[in-house]
Amino acid sequence: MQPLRAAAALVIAFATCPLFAGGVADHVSVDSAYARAVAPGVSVSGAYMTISATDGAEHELVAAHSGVAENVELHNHEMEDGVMKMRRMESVTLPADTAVDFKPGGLHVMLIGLTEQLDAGNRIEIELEFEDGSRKAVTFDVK
Ligand SMILES: [Cu+2]
Repeated sequence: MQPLRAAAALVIAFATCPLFAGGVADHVSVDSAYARAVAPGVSVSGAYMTISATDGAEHELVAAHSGVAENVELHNHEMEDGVMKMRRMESVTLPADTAVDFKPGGLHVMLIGLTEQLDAGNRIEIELEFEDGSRKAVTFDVK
């Protein structure tokens, strides 16, 4: 009876451990993901979304990756001496049960050194990386 009980406990532990099923990435949802279309010759763009943790815990978005740009960074806008400036973020906290908006003039995913043209109607993929190293691939509509 003891070994069986231990095995059952182990199964429950794995089933409920958020790291087992693919990590934090499985407990984050993303809505309204889009990237800004840019004119030919423009090498930077921004991507926006609404992102939220769905497991009642706080998580961290630590990086973003994409094949459409040489560098992908997490940015925010801040007032500095009366001038709006962009600042690179080491990570973005996703509070429990609170959606975080990435939007023009605020948080954004910065695409630097575009390697392909972002035309309206296209779709691009950006991978979001979380504090445990897990990643979520998200499709962004270009518009
Ligand atoms: Cu930026």
